[in-house]
Amino acid sequence: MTLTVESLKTTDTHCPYCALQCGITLDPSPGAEAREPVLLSGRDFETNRGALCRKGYSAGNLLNHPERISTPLRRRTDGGFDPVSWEDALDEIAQQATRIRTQHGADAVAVFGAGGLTNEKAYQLGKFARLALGTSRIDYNGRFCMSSAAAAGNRAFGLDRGLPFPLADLDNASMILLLGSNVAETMPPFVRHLRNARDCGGLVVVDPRRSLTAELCAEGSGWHLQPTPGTDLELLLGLAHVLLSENLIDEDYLSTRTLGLASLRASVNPWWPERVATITGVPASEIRRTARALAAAASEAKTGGGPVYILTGRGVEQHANGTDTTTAAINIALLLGLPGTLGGGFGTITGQGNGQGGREHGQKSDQLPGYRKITDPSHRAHVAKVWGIDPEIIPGPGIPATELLHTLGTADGAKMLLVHGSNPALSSPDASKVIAGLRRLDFLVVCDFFLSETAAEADLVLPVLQWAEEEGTMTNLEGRVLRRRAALRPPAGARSELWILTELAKRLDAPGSFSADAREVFEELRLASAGGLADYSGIDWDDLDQGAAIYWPCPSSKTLNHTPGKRSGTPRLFLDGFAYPDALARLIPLYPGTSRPALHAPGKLALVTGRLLEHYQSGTQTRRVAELNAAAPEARLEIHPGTARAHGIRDGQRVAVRNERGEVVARATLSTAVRLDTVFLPFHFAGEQNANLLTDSTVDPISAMPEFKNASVSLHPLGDES
Ligand SMILES: Nc1nc2c(c(=O)[nH]1)N[C@H]1C(S)=C(S)[C@@H](COP(=O)(O)OP(=O)(O)OC[C@H]3O[C@@H](n4cnc5c(=O)[nH]c(N)nc54)[C@H](O)[C@@H]3O)O[C@H]1N2
Ligand SMILES: Nc1nc2c(c(=O)[nH]1)N[C@H]1C(S)=C(S)[C@@H](COP(=O)(O)OP(=O)(O)OC[C@H]3O[C@@H](n4cnc5c(=O)[nH]c(N)nc54)[C@H](O)[C@@H]3O)O[C@H]1N2
Ligand code: SF4
Ligand SMILES: [Mo]
Repeated sequence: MTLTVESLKTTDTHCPYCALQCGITLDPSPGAEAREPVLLSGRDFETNRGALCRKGYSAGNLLNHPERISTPLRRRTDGGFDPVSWEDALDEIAQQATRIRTQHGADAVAVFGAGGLTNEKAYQLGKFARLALGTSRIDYNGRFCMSSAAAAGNRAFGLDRGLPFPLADLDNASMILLLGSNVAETMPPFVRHLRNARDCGGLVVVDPRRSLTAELCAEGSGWHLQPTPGTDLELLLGLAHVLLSENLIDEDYLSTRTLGLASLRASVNPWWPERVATITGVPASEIRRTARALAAAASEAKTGGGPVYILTGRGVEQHANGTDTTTAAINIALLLGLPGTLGGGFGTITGQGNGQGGREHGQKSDQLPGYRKITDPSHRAHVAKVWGIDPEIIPGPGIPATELLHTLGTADGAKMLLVHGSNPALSSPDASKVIAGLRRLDFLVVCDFFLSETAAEADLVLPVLQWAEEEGTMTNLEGRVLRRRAALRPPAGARSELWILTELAKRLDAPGSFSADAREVFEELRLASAGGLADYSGIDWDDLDQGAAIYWPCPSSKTLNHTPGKRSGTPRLFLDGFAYPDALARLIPLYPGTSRPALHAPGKLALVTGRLLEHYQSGTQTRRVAELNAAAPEARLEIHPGTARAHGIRDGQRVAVRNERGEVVARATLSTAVRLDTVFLPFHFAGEQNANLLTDSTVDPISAMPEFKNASVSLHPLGDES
């Protein structure tokens, strides 16, 4: 099939991929002969300053891609697909939803959303699930991404925003402690914001692998701590022990701005550095050195030195104790007196393009727009009023992602699923269970622009718009709201998800109103979020259009009688106090025994999964970009040469990686960057290379985040012929 995507005019927008949301300019392509419809270039924007990574540069390649879906597809009994009209496709979805709801109850229809959707799509999807389907069963892939960070931020600060300060604040930092984040591969332009700390000798990276980011910490630039996977909580308790026992804490700050020091002190007592060293493998001297350096830098920051930051990524969060570990990192920042001051702070690095906004507007099973709680009667009443419905109609809380996906098609599980912006057949833990569930469903609908591994299982696939064809807003890792703009006319057969949801709501006789117009939905989102924690009510679409830097919360009172272009919302949170009624942050005592990830049996290795520079997430998009696929065509198992020798594995040899859940086959790459007890696999690949066939679906008891980063596996070298 040939698609022609027509380019309209020069347009400033943002990258479709990660939360850095690098500024991009799209120009009409110079000639009809050009393979791509647009010229894409990096724009001077605060997060990227003109730079883009390889994924961003090549994002235009997907707009006119030959494999792009250009018509709704209906599955045949032989597994192939036939094109169907939009009318027939939408009618069938409405009929199936009605039938399944009548037969099995409203919760038999479930919805799975994503942190890549615009704010408007995320908002309307949550509303659609609750009002048009009447189901409580909606959750989203952000559960696999930001849920531990969100839970930790909420309990410590009373509010969760990835970075509670603009990214550019890092530019003057004298010291940055970066835990479980590999920004050099996952957000390359981020690295320029680490430069000053590095030049000051203050970049400290905590990662069981010597990642590209850890390599920035050459002697003189900082140092790299390389703990056993899943032991960051103990490591952080060790740092807290040094700060408290050597009295390196900010007493004034702790007494005026926090609660809980006494119980924290008691909980940290058993974690002296020598004991922590035996668990984490990080020498006691390195633990002391890190704690003392942080305290010295924090104290200088208060007398004119550069600020000090503690940042976390998925490496510490994607564990069955991810909430506690992230909380332990916040405890360190609080002991040093950093959050809510200009002397530094704590932040988590959001992942997906709209990983921040996507978690605020009602895709989460327990949440309503504006970070409201679905269980709180006053929150329900506010949203019901904006929706023009009786609060009674809004269902209660649903179930989180792993449970939702692992119960598909079972007696208690959903019988029908609608997927928007995710590829859970590849990206969810213990994925063979999810694939089996998808196949058990009565009816699966997937909205995508490519036939992802999940879409390939669907009864109906609906082709949707790509980033450069749609209007909307996104909220980046700083909590800054941005405009995504349409530069191109979409291909004839594709439709916007806002339109799809509006058409389905009509067919399902949904109460309330739905709109296909992004600005109209944004105006309603403003009202629905008003007074909530993530308050967008003062944000003006026209101001965003002019490029104003606006950070939530931005209540309408904040911007009345504003000067256009000057509204800023709240770039820096917590300067006047934390989000608890008493304005105090909470120090939380932590007890690792109760939430520690399982230790590995003798002979087993820890499998860490994560990302490569070239590929994005489940790879649906980047595996289709020739240049990226050529650079990283397959999953490679990173293994230490010593471990390889012990297993009789040569560089480049095919290896079966196994555990009780499944098997992955990948070629070995020998590298001293991984520990002897650890192997690494990226999760961007399909079929026998799907790393999630091995991951453990044990979830964090608070956030429901699965243990993506620490599965037990054994290795079996294979002959090259198979
Ligand atoms: N190229 C690329 N960029 C991306 C994405 C992508 O798929 N590809 N995805 C985007 C999204 S959604 C996200 S969430 C971000 C994620 O961005 P990151 O958090 O930077 O990515 P990961 O590779 O998942 O994990 C980071 C590091 O954690 C380490 N790690 C693993 N286990 C542990 C542990 O127990 N302790 C510690 N301290 N570290 C550990 C890994 O070795 C890895 O180097 O990236 C975003 N950017
Ligand atoms: N083992 C392991 N597993 C992981 C992780 C890990 O570190 N290790 N990380 C987890 C994390 S942090 C994340 S965020 C998830 C991400 O994993 P997924 O949720 O699978 O995310 P993507 O691969 O980005 O899937 C997006 C899909 O939606 C399509 N798409 C893109 N934009 C849109 C849109 O606007 N609308 C619609 N309808 N479709 C769209 C794309 O073509 C693609 O098929 O993976 C998680 N899984
Ligand atoms: S760093 Fe992220 S936002 Fe920037 S170009 Fe790369 S993928 Fe896009
Ligand atoms: Mo993510």
